[in-house]
Amino acid sequence: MTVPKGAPISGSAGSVEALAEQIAARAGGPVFGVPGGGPSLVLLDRLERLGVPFHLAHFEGAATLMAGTAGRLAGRAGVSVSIKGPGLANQVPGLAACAFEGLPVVAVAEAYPASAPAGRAHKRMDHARLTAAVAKGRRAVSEQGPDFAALAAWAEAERPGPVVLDLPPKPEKDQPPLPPAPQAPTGRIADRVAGARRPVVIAGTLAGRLGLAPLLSRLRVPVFSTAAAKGVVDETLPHAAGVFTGAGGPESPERALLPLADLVVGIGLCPGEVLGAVPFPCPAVNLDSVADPEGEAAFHLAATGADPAELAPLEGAAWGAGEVRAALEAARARLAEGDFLPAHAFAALERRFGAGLRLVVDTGDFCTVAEHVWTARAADRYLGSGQGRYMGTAIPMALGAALHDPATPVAAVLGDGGIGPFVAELKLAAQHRLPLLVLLMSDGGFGSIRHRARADGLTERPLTVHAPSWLEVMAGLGLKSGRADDLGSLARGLAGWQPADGPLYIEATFQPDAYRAMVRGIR
Ligand SMILES: Cc1ncc(C[n+]2csc(CCOP(=O)(O)OP(=O)(O)O)c2C)c(N)n1
Repeated sequence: MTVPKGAPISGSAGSVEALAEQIAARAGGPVFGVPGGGPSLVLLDRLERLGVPFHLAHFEGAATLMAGTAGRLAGRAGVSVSIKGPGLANQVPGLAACAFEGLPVVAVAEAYPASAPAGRAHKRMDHARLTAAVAKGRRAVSEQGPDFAALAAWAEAERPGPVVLDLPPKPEKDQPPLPPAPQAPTGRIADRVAGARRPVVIAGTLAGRLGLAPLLSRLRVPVFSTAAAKGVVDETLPHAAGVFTGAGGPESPERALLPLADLVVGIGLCPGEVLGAVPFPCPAVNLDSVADPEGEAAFHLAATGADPAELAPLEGAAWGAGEVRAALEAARARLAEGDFLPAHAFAALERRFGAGLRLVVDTGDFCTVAEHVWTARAADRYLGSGQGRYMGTAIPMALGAALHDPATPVAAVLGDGGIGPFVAELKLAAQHRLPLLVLLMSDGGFGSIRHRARADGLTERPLTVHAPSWLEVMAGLGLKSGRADDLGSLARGLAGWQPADGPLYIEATFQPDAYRAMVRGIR
């Protein structure tokens, strides 16, 4: 990156200036956050002089999630910035989502140095304890390092996630070294794979990070992905079996196909990427780059290994194309019963944009539908909350994706629950005329919880959203807006939108009882 204006910057090791230079040289994209008047603003000033774009968010948690998403798409850790104490506390929801979804981010926060006397209490909070459960670890800017590149590599290492960097007024001294690289499993899986006649593959997000998508596309045996890895096998291919969750209902593809297999071959299969980690009906092996005793026990793995070359014998097996087609058709037909439901809306999106769209969803029954009906051609074209099932993540993730790659239109598909938490951040979409479609799937409440409430005879009142329309709010935020009560009006709304013209909001409304019943048998 070049220095467009101002004096050249060169800081001594451990300074904010040096950090800015390291970020400019190493980070995956724009920086996101909410600064204060202290070193966070100095950092942003230096980054601006180095030509690194910054996006001001309304909520720090959203900034962290935007940065993590841009980082995932860039293949390099993203960067978020906040003040100390409450600023970092507000980053925590975003850090938690990034931890669940495996998004690499270095969360930079102003901080008191460890040596600050106890009397200095303004906005003071124990950052280590605050972030212990949601970050791999925390270090401070220091003369001895680690530098930004080492911290970013820590965030990117298996399994990707957040790292916190304190930005004290003065550099810290004497920090512990970063943890060593995780151990790889030592077992062997090649013999089991070679002996299988009807293997089924379940690919987790590791398959993408190991660059195994081309191998998965070449295979002629059923290949599932976890929800978080959806698209790692091109789902237009006849052996792509859709999403495996471990909790599929009797009409789900996994329940149709797994009983026919003689071996399950996991790739980065781990409890954190499924809804239910239970033994399979046949033996199972797993390729991973980190040893995972919990996963081995939960899935009853017969063997593990770390070398992708051990998967080569899979290329010699062939079965299941007809079974895959039948299983997917049955599940999709089930989800498309009725007049106008999310499955029809996803089909309309696919007809209008095909492979050209990046789809972002968070959680709710419409996401379960998306996992089964949406045809993802690549893992970076489908961003979900497969691991966290984290309501509300779709808006910041879609903004992170659109700001990272403005050439690819993005559809953020949300429910009545997920639209609220970060709606203000959509002003960024209006400001930058981002190619963003915000599609609300509205059944007037928390449909995925309502059906459980009804089954258990519990009140539905807390699950009903008062005045669920956001049309006027969206217009006020600067988005063109429209409503779709049926498939025809949705198709017309989509046909009239040119992504280059800037963001569009469409509110699709569904009949609540039909919505509540739609995933029965699948989930
Ligand atoms: C941050 C967060 N808070 C609460 C939940 C619990 N939860 C799961 S689904 C859901 C309702 C989602 O509602 P909506 O977005 O309208 O989708 P629908 O259930 O109607 O399909 C809630 C509250 C969650 N998953 N994440």
